[in-house]
Amino acid sequence: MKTKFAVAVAAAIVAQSASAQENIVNVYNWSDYIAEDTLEKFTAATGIEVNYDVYDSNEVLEAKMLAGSSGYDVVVPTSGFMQRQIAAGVYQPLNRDLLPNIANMDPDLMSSAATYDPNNEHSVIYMWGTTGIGYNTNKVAEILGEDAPTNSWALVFDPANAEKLAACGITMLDAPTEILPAAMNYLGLDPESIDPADFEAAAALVMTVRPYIRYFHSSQYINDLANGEVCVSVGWSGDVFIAQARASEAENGVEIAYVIPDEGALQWFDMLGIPADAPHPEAAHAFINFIMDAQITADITNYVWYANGNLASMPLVEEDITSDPGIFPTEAAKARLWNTVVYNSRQDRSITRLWTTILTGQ
Ligand code: N2P
Repeated sequence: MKTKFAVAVAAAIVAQSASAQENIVNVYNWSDYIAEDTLEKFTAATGIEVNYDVYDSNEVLEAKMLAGSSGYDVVVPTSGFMQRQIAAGVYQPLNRDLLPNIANMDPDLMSSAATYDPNNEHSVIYMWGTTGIGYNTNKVAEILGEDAPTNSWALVFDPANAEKLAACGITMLDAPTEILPAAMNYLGLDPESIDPADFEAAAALVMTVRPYIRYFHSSQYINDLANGEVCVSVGWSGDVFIAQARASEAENGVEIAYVIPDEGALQWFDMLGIPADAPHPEAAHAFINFIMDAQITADITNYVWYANGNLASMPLVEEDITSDPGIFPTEAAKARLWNTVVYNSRQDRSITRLWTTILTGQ
């Protein structure tokens, strides 16, 4: 009798600690990529606490994922990176029984995302956007005149323009697989090319403007654009709009615009996935399901200015956002967007080598 009781108590303790363990979810997401109240709403709705860390680079996330035992339950790689991480066994298949809100997702966008993750087996879309140019409208007009080529990659890749803009500050993302294809596009090469000769040509172009670039960094530019510290940033759509909003809140006279250059731009999808060795897979599913709630996703889009993959959220997204061609590109602009490329390890090494040369400026 006594023994039986002890076993029952022990079992209860084990069950309790298992559920306590599930009361945590460790989320690793891009910086400036969630609404202010999303996490507290999730905890209020589910009782699950969130440990939330941020990054601003696919390379940083990928290194952690490939090393394994990251401790993260939910991560948000960009689709092309995710494809090769899936091939490396990094992600677990999603359990759709735990994701009823998947019915809210846009079938067309999910089928585009399925190019990288067949049948969307391991991932759902978090947000999507483009990699274009953010600029300070007044400073650029002051320096380059009213017909500054603000609709073109020439603004940053033509050394004559870059040299003039250097004093007010040009920045680029520290994202080789986004900057080099943009340079290829400007050179008239296929931005989705995997030919190392094209990577070389792109890197050579970036080197011609390298002396005029203040820094390569993927999150610092938001505040620097907003406070007028820099005037042109090759950056991510929503992040530039966040800079615009911060400037207008500060009433500092800085006006920021975002443009998808006429030559075209990269369109990317950031995907929610669960690492194969996630310590709390049930809590991870609960988190992803919560994000796919129409109102929750709409709140995020309304706060971070990125388009999402959630059709049911669209009526709840502010009109300012749905009508902005920098966030929801026009049909004409869409035709000139390119996709993230999945590079093999040889191509990846060549890109990394060229990028190191660019970063060090030698
Ligand atoms: C969020 C940046 C995410 C876009 N600040 C990169 N895919």
